[in-house]
Amino acid sequence: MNIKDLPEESLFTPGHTACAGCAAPAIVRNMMKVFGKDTIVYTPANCLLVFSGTYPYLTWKVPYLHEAFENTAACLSGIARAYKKKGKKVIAVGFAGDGGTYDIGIQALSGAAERNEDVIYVCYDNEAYMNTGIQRSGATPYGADTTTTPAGRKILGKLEHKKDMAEIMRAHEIPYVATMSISHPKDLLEKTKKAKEMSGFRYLHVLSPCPTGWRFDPSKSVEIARKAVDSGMWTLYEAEYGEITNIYKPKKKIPVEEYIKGQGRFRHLTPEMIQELQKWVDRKWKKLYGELPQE
Ligand SMILES: Cc1ncc(C[n+]2csc(CCOP(=O)(O)OP(=O)(O)O)c2C)c(N)n1
Ligand code: SF4
Repeated sequence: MNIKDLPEESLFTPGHTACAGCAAPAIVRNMMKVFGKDTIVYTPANCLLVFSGTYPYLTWKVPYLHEAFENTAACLSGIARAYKKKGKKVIAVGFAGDGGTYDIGIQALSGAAERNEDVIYVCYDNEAYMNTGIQRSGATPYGADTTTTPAGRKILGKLEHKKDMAEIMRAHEIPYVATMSISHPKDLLEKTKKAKEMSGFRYLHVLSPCPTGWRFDPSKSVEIARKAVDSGMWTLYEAEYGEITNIYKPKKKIPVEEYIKGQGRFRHLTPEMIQELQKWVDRKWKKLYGELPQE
């Protein structure tokens, strides 16, 4: 499946108010073309909600619900069960940010996954609470400058590494876990289609570069996403019932330094901190996916 195979009609229409270069609208628009019109969408509080659903405007051409920040997976469970009871076949899809997934929403998410609710949960991961002013989340990488981990003389950005959310979801042994990136659209669409055709709890996790919070030129979103994959900072893989079934290994590994270059949030990093990030990538790859191909 490729972009040219998608229908012309968009269920996520133009006219939203996302920042220039934001990856989230492109992710949502393309995924929605795969999910199709028999989809009910839920969004908690996040950038997507604000740029696509601020009254009286609405970007969505499917039923669209918003409730609280923390309960995406609980609301999706209710939506799916209600439609099942009515005998109507719909797909209940949630689009949550990393804050709404890694942190405040994890309890509802884990519960729904453990119950194997028949829903699709999508985390678009821009690696901080962007909508409220770039606060650090469990997804923020080590060293990143955010408004709650400011890079100054005493502290040099976030002191902890990014939590591995997809691995936490894999440990639930749900039918499907897939990680994706806007830089690899064919892979993104194929995984979305696969998720659509399965049932039970499906967790899709997409890296979503944010020019405003990561501080890079808005024309570079796709390039930065590709560098995240090529450096191993972001890994594309699939897991079914807890078992990894497919891993994308970049043909040529690039150093982490190459990825962080050009992103203002990492500008203050010392050589030791860059080395710490590199060690984290190498450790993660060795533990989970085997060695990365060498440079
Ligand atoms: C219980 C609760 N706490 C805090 C907020 C304020 N709030 C709204 S959106 C948001 C940040 C969302 O971050 P994330 O989920 O990462 O999505 P992003 O904004 O980055 O797209 C916060 C803290 C809220 N709406 N409800
Ligand atoms: S702050 Fe970031 S995630 Fe939010 S709309 Fe702007 S670019 Fe997108």
